[in-house]
Amino acid sequence: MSEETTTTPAPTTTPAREITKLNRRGFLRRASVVGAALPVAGGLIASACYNDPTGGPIRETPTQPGVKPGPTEVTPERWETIDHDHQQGVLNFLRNQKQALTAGKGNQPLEPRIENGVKVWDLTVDEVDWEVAPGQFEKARGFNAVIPGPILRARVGDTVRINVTNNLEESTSVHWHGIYVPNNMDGVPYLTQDPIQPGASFTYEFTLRNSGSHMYHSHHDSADQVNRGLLGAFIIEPEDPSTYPQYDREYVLIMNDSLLGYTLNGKGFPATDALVAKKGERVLIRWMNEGMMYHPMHLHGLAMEAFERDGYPHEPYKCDNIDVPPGSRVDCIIECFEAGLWAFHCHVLSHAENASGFFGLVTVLAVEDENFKVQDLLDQVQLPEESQYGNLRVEATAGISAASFPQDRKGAFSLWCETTA
Ligand SMILES: [Cu+2]
Repeated sequence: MSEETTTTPAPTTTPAREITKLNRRGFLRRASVVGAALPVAGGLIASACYNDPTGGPIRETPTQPGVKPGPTEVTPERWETIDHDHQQGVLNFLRNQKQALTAGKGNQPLEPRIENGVKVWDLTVDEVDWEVAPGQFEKARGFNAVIPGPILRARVGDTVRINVTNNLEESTSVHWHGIYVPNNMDGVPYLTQDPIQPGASFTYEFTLRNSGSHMYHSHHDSADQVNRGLLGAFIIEPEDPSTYPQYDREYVLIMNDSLLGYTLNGKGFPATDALVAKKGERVLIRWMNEGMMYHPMHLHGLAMEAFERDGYPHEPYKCDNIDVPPGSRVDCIIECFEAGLWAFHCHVLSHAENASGFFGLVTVLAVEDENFKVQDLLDQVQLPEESQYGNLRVEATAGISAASFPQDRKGAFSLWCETTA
């Protein structure tokens, strides 16, 4: 994307469309090479063999519904294109779990250093060309050059100090969203402090008084700066951990939208991380909405039990479509009682899926049991290789084996179980 386009709010499906075009161009070229139409579910896997750049064996064209073999280029039917693109998306998502399809990873824990009993973090505020989805680079901003910024974690009673250095060519500030602070540490330019000008630093210091899943973000030109990535999680554990529900695994999931597209932890599908758990486990999710829109995240097959909002205990309630308004945080626990690959996506569907397949706010909760291990599935997934088709990270040059991927509308997981039972 050019710099000019990134200055215009564009909560669009452009990335997915660009990927589609790439795919379509790629496979049309292939089709013309081999003289037959190729890309349909199932056919894709065989099709990759026909012009295998590494010189794999040529096999006969499998007969596919709606595809008429011919001596010259055959344009696929629209439904075939749609199916193909959906399949590519899932395949690329699986690949991303094996090897990241995009550069840059945010939302990682950052251990503080201890100075005279104070927990100290250094944060820089940086310009960054951020790869939101494969090949989709955006003019972004990140704390320590990643989006979201590092996860800061401390406990009620801790005194924390955060040294912020502004490497932008404009001013900024940091607001500690949800955290009780003295007024002069609240990070609102001209209201509680001067802005942190380009090249300048500011030190925030306060003692933590309230627990919860909190956030930190820019509070200067924030519709731009926060939206472009100046955000992160600040988790404050209660003084007495037994007052918080028990869990086996924890995920911090931060939603954003608009200038960088629809993102979960700074990435859009297929570059989002899958959530992985074992059957019987209780998975804690700390939802945070740093965007400017509602994103009702819907979990297939299982339920979320929400119990805390904005760090305040809440009467527990179960749902499968979680309500986290902009600025809010909701803590919930998923009891993983059923194994499988459970789609987990925003149910404002224009944030999640179109004719090109999934994009944006989509991930998968993979629940393992004795018959299903994510690693076994990923072992079947081949990574694409570089070739003549441009950005091959979003193209299929090799499929996962026919035995492990749906040819008959079954999910990868169910088919995998059957073939290995
Ligand atoms: Cu949404």
